[in-house]
Amino acid sequence: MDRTVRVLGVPMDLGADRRGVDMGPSAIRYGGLAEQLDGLGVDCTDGGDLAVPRPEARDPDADQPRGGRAKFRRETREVCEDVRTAVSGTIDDGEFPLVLGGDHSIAIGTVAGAAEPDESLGVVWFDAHGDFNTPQTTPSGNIHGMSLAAILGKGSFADESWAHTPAVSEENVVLVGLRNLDEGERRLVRESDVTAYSMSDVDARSVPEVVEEALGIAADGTDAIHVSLDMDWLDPTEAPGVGTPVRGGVSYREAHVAMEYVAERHDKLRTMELVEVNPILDDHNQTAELACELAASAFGKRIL
Ligand code: HAR
Ligand code: MN
Ligand code: MN
Ligand code: MN
Repeated sequence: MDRTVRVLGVPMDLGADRRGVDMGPSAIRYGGLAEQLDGLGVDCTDGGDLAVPRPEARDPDADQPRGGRAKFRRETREVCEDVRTAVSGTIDDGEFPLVLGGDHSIAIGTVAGAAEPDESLGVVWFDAHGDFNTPQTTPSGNIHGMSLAAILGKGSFADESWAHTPAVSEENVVLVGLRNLDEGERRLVRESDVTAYSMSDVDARSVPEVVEEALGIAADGTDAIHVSLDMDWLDPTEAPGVGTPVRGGVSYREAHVAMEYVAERHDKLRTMELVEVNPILDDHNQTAELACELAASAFGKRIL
């Protein structure tokens, strides 16, 4: 990585049911992020944490879309607008934004900040989940299960300019590692033009093959790519500190090799985020430490 990395913490937990993910940015810093990047010779500055309202102080249903539910919609919009400003400001300053969550709803802001209006942005979404629910299909009302659908303007998100990012087209969006979809979102994924690799696809092929293809699709004809790494992409034996673990995820080495492929695309990589680390559920901060290691692989760390 030839650019200075600017770390932006977003202690967001309004998009998920389980508290604790708001401590993710602290846990990742404590897990040695700056040291990892330093060891690589990558310059790193810390932009601090953005302010996020406490859920107890707000009514989740104060502002709801017609015919659907999206808890803390107003607050999520406000936080994502701040994320967008911080990310686009970092890019304007010539630095590389590394966003630390927080729950996955923050991706709406990261992607909005990464997307220049007259450019196109590809997205690779490493996740056990599709995050493809709309306010109309969601079983939970939790926006972290809707963030990719929001970015693509699905359902009532089509009318929400803070969420829908037209610079991202479905043809350049790739989901990798899916193993838990709700019925409604499954239909939406299948009917869309996104490319989705389930864990079955990963099993039948291999992580290097699937990830290389995924990055190629995201990069094909686009000006830049964004990588969104939900730590529940990994198997819970490696990453227990996440709010919604799902068995059957990728292994420690597979995750590293995937990030090594990301590093190969660093000319095109504009933004990256690490989300869903929940230190309350973690085992001695191992999930946060792993997130730091994976960031190092994504920024060019090699064994030999
Ligand atoms: N699909 C479920 C919902 O919409 C839960 C998915 C959210 N969990 C995540 N996202 N960690 O990746 O409520
Ligand atoms: Mn997710
Ligand atoms: Mn997930
Ligand atoms: Mn669109």
